[in-house]
Amino acid sequence: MKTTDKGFNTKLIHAGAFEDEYGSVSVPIYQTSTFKFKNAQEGADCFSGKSGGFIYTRIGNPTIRAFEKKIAELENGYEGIATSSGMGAITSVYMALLGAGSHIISSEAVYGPARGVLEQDFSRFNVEASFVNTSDIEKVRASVKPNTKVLYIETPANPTMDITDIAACSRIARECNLILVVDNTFSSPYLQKPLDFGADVVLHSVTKFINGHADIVGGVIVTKDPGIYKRIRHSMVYMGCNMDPTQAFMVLRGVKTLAIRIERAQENAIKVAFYLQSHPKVAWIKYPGLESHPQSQLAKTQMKGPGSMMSFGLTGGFNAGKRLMDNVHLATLAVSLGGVETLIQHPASMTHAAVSKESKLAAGISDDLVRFSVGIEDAEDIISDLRDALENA
Ligand code: LCS
Repeated sequence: MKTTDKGFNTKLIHAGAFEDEYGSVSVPIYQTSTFKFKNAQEGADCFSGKSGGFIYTRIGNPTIRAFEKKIAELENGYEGIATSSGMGAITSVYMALLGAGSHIISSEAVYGPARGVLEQDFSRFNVEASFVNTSDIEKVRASVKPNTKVLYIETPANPTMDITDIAACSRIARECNLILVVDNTFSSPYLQKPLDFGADVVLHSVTKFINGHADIVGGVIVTKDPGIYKRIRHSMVYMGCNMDPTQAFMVLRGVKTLAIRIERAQENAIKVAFYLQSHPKVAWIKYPGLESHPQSQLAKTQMKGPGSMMSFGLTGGFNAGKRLMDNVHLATLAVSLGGVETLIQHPASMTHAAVSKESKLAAGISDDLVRFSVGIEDAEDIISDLRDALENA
């Protein structure tokens, strides 16, 4: 069924699906590493690109392709590239778009390893990186150098919840000939479509909202530019960062409920945020749905809703946060986010442990910061769990 002119929910269910000879309603798992050619000429035509047939699963596979087509439609892009993990997506993008002597500007608050791989690995290949507060658009402009190739932003940022103006970054990217890459993991295409605001590339850790069930790791990249698409697909295939057919099948199932999961989690998150905001032991809270968030107005212009991620600190600082994490029962103390279950974690010692203490502080990742990913349980139960744990914190 043609879905390009259909609504988001219809695309979630039907985009990318294809009919096979059995009339399978769900896209089957094509668990094969390689595909037979009818004859030598067909093999040569597949390799030269003359025919679009499948060759080898690292290069392409029907189950993976169905997911790539679906996500490309959900992000209003040209094509999708599925990867083994979110980091597989990030490193494929870096590898494709950066080279020796080039420079990348990145949000200073990003997922720890997305920064770590630039500081510890790409630096060995003479790639230069500047980490700046991209919520301050003048700082972004001031960081552009003659060798800058990529502007990489995460919005909302993990774990500070800082928001960056995608359209303003896109204007700088156009003026200075940069490629604008947006990590859209915290919003998913249901809440935010960066390509519509002028981004060139959008990527996700599929592990989070897109799959939504804490049962697989995966990643994806979508671009609207055929030339950029070719470069990134080449890097992904040559580095072997491909998704597996069974992973793709799981994601194809998980993503169908993206909109209803996000609506429900967001409804809960709004209640949780108001509860925490008024609690005497909560020193501060960052949630885009609260007026106290410094960029709550900007959030309204580029996000359909505030989502279900938040960070907060307690008046008793790090030790009180630690006691809170040790005393919750319904919320699970675990990294990752965006699943149906509520999760709590401490970024400074966990997801962002790889980032130096000075860089963490500069990026606003304070020691007292607790990150909360609100699930789809009953809001009353999540709040009552927090109430009990806060008594002991
Ligand atoms: N981008 C963001 C914004 C992320 O939060 C993560 C993982 C990644 C990329 C990397 O994706 P992965 O390779 O794990 O699929 N964030 C994690 C987190 O906050 N806790 O555990 C993983």
